[in-house]
Parts: sequence; C-alpha cells; structure tokens
Amino acid sequence: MADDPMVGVIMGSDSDWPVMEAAARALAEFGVPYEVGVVSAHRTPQRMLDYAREAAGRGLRVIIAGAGGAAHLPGMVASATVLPVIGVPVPLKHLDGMDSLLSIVQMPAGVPVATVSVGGARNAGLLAVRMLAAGDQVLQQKMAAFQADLERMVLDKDAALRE
Ligand code: RP5
Repeated sequence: MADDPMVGVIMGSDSDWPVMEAAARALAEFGVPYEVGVVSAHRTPQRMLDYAREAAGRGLRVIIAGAGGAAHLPGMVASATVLPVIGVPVPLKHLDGMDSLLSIVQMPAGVPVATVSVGGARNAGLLAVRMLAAGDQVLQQKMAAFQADLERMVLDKDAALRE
C-alpha cells in the first residue's frame, strides 16, 4: 500500500478480498498507488460516510467498492463523494451474484456507479487506470502497451490453433 494513494479499494467485508484482490493487482501492475480497506455500509455506516466524505480531500481520485448480497456500499459511497465510484458485485453462495449485481447497478438518476461484471474486480482496476490515464500520458502509454499485449496474445493463440 502506498503513502499517497490515488485509488481506494474498499469492500464490505474481509470475505470479499479473494475477489477484490484482483483490482489491487491490476493497479499494482500499472504502478498506481492504492489503499485497501473494509468499509461496511450496514455494519459501519458512520465509517462509510466518513470515508466517502474525506476521500477527495485525502487525494484519492477514484474509489473501487465491492460488496455482495444487499450490496449497498458502492451506491452509498457514490452518494457522499464527488469522486467516480466503480462498483464490483461480489458473488456469494446464493443467487450467483445476481443480488449483488442488481443492488449495485440499478442506481437512481444523478448518482452514478460504474458497475463491472459479477466478480469483475480486475476490470474495475483497469477501468480506474483508464480514468487516471485520461490526464496522464505515461499511464496512457502503459495502457496502450497492455492492449497491444492482449491483441498479440489472441493472435498467437489463433496462430497456434492453425499450426
Ligand atoms: C456484504 O455482506 C459484504 O460485502 C460481503 O460480501 C457479504 C458477507 O459478509 P460477511 O458475512 O462474510 O462478513 O456486506
């Protein structure tokens, strides 16, 4: 974890970490400083509000929030910060994560949460990198190289299939 984090990766419970760590890994791959923490909308509501209200002032630029079940954390955080919030629906053992997805994605007009796929924490990390890259040439170059690698991987696999 960094001294001056630009991205906050938060989750409703430590039990979300096996899913959420992919977001942290993606940020680390791009050298983006981040912090992680457990912030529960239901069990620590005051901590959640404090975190959201103080995030921009502390220098955070993006918040990634993951939660499962009645997953109110991303939406509630979005209601109390001006920062972009990326929501990660964490799948639990019932309902295949559909409950988490619908709890996060169906926000009222005026309070956006950029929702990734169920369990899509890596894409949440990559989306945060793209948001930061909009104003950062070095990150833009890293993202372009990452995308070129993805393309090369697919073309290599295609070639291997036809060998
Ligand atoms: C949600 O409840 C958390 O985000 C987690 O996905 C789920 C279960 O939490 P634990 O009971 O495992 O702490 O708020």
